[in-house]
Amino acid sequence: MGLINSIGRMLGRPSKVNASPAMTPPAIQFADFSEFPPEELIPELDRAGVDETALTPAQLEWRRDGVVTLPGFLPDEVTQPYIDRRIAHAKPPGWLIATPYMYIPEMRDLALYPPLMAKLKEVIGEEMMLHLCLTGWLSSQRGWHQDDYLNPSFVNSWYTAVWISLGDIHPDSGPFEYIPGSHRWPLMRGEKVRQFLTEEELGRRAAKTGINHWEKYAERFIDPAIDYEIAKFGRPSVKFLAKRGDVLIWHGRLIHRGSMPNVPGMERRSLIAHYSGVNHRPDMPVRAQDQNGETYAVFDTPMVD
Ligand SMILES: O=C(O)CCC(=O)C(=O)O
Ligand SMILES: [Fe+2]
Repeated sequence: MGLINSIGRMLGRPSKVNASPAMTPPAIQFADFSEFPPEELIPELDRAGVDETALTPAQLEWRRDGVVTLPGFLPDEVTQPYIDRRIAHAKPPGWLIATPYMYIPEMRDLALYPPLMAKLKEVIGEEMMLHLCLTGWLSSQRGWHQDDYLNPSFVNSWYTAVWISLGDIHPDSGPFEYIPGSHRWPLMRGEKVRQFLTEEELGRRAAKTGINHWEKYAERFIDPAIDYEIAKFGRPSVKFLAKRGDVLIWHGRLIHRGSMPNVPGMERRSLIAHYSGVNHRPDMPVRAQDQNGETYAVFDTPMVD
């Protein structure tokens, strides 16, 4: 199959966003909790005036769409050890900590596969470091968002996430969905978002963990603000209808979501991994290297099964 055909097969047909440009603007708008970071603080490929004639195909796709799509990138022998390990952990939501890769070498081997790390460096321009894995085999069902704003503001788009498909993704399972080109929108800022939360929301803590989930409470105004922006933007969303071994790398500023499954509970086999530039995480000073010299962040979080 030709490359263009297999990208088309993997991404499915663009779908219409269900919002009309005639919508009433929401009270809190996207511009109220986002900004354009100064050019000198963001990766080279995000800047104006880049000489596009000198770019690789992956870099051009990154600049245009905010993703790199890699059909059939991972041979079965690369995905199999982690699939076996994940099947042995027979829980649809996966492991419950954000950094299970610290304890599961098969997960590290997959998320830090050297040709994948080389692609991340090709688009960001520096070595990347693994610091978060989502291991559920269900859609996260998280609404439209960017990822970068959930991190300290000094990260400034030195951030990527990767959707590694470990099976044939059924359209009814709630595929990963994104708005191509939305990585050019301003960057949401955690502190700007929190300005619009009430005192009660800022002080609210989850009963079990004691954690304040401000990002969750903020969805009440983030969701309508992004829906409105998507309708104005006019580029249709794309669903990643992947096959095993297909990979999608997305920009920290790209608007994306784990779409709602049409069949609740339908399996969606993936490993989702998040990375930041090694020179842009002073808040993650403890690191380790795998056998290929690839870097991952180390935390004192115990494993929870
Ligand atoms: O469920 C999904 O595919 C979306 C996951 C997501 O938003 C993320 O990992 O940042
Ligand atoms: Fe996300």
